Amino acid sequence: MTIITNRRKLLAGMAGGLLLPGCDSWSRSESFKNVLSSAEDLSRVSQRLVGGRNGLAREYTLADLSPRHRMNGNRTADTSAYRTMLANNFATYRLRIDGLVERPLAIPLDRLRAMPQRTQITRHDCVEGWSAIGQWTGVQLSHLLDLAGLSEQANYIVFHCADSFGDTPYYESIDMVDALHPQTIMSHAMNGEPLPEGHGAPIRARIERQLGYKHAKFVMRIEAVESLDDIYGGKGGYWEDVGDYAWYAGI
Ligand SMILES: Nc1nc2c(c(=O)[nH]1)N[C@H]1C(S)=C(S)[C@@H](COP(=O)(O)O)O[C@H]1N2
Ligand SMILES: [Mo]
Repeated sequence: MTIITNRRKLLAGMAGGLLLPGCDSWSRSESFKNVLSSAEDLSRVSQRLVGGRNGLAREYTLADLSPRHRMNGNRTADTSAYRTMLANNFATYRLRIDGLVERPLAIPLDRLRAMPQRTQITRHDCVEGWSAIGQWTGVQLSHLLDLAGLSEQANYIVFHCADSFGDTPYYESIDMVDALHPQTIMSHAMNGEPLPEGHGAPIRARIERQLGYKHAKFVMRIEAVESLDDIYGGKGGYWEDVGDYAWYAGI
């Protein structure tokens, strides 16, 4: 099912702030009615209308930084390709952006660092019940998707990671509301230092309106897709495929 059938309307809604009924004709459209057909989508839509999924997550000050920021899930990517990159300080790393884009990209870390940056101090909430406040710096995903020329057909962004559980790679996905959200960044620095290995070096996603497991670490590739059906187990993420957690994890 397509949540967002017209990217221009979405962007217009975001530029104007909250996406509210009456701001445009989206709420009266066929796609809006289709969206109401499942419970998970219903909760996403009501959050968008009531809480405002385009609203910003709370940002904190340096005084609020957690003295110790927990690591969770995989603390490394246990492949020789990753080890080689780690050993050369990620000089050979390329962030690939492909799928439904006009210009597939492979961006070195120094180019990512030279792009317009966003720094935000936010609270990470893990589904397991802990949280920590950290400072994250990186490039807005919307900027990268602009550079790549995102297709109108793309409904989801998939993050492919270098690490695995057993033979199954970690991956995650978000829809365009989160992908184009100003606080959704591909982060290469934490608390003013290059991203430590355990926190997902060289690049991890920050998806500030959702729980921790959506924040993919060790991101190697960003893929724009129309549907999640053909990606691994089809549920949009490693934990979602396992059956433990829901795809939409809004806080
Ligand atoms: N690639 C990858 N990303 C991941 C995970 C993982 O195991 N592998 N764990 C997730 C979970 S459950 C959480 S809470 C956060 C933890 O991020 P941190 O280790 O930087 O605190 O990363 C998320 N992203
Ligand atoms: Mo988590």
